[in-house]
Amino acid sequence: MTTTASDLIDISPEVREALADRRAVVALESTIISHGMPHPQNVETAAAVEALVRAEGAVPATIAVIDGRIKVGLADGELERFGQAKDVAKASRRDLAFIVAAKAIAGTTVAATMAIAARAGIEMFATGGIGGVHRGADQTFDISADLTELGRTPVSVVCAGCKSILDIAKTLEVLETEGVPLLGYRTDMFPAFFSRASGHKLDHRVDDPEAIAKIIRAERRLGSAAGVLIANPIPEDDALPADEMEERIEAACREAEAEGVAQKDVTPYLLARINTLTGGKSLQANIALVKNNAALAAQIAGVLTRTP
Ligand code: PSU
Ligand code: MN
Repeated sequence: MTTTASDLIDISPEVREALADRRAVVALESTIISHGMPHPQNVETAAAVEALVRAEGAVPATIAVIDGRIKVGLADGELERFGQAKDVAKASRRDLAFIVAAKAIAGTTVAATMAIAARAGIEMFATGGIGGVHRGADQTFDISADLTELGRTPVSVVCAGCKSILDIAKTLEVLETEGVPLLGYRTDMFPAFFSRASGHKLDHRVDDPEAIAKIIRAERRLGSAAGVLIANPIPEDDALPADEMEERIEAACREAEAEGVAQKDVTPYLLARINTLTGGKSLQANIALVKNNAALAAQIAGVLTRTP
């Protein structure tokens, strides 16, 4: 893959040079900025995450769509403008073409960010939580396109598991169906975003970035185009009590149902409600875990540049 992937994509000079020199680059998503956190914490967090990636020796590439241009690497002014903008759409993979044609502004989900990162030649990506199978999916069929994207796009993703706004057991089943290698980083248990363990056991545990890089390389040598998913638990000091969160998550899910929230609005609605119901505590945890994931992704990206 070259860095001139598409004339719809603007790769920032810094990211372009890093890719050309085979230096470490970490992709970052932007739905978390537009739909996952309120302003100004969204912009502050995005900037802090970029700084952490740099501190670990990698170049951050925040991905978003602005005025119909797909941006890989945002300039300072662009990040602030994006984080403040009203009417920012939420773009999953299938929305990208529409958003580009409409010259619109959109945050990219994990699925869309992976698709763009792959086009740009970036192989590591850090996020907070991935989308998954929603509770009640047997009725609604609401399964995030993030899971299918992981099965078909060779960009590895560091996440803190997923929120229990989702049905975690079903999410893990779909990841298996999609052929997504799933690694617990220093854990035997899939993490539940705000808490370090979900009660769901993982098949594979790894304890250092070198081991993860070897597995990513092996996945490629096997001819697979799947993204490796690395589940990195929230740091101990930032974790929130699981039972307390469960109550609020259940309340938020009930409200969503009562208000008839559906389709792509479900996740942003639940994220915002949980922030409110926890009086900002969940936001602090969210910020901490995204930083933690960005640092690990940068470390893995660094090892990958030295791993044939
Ligand atoms: N879960 C979170 N925080 C987030 C998201 C999910 O805890 O910010 C965002 C991510 O961008 C993810 C998207 O890719 O929501 C999934 O949306 P959907 O469920 O509509 O596929
Ligand atoms: Mn959905």
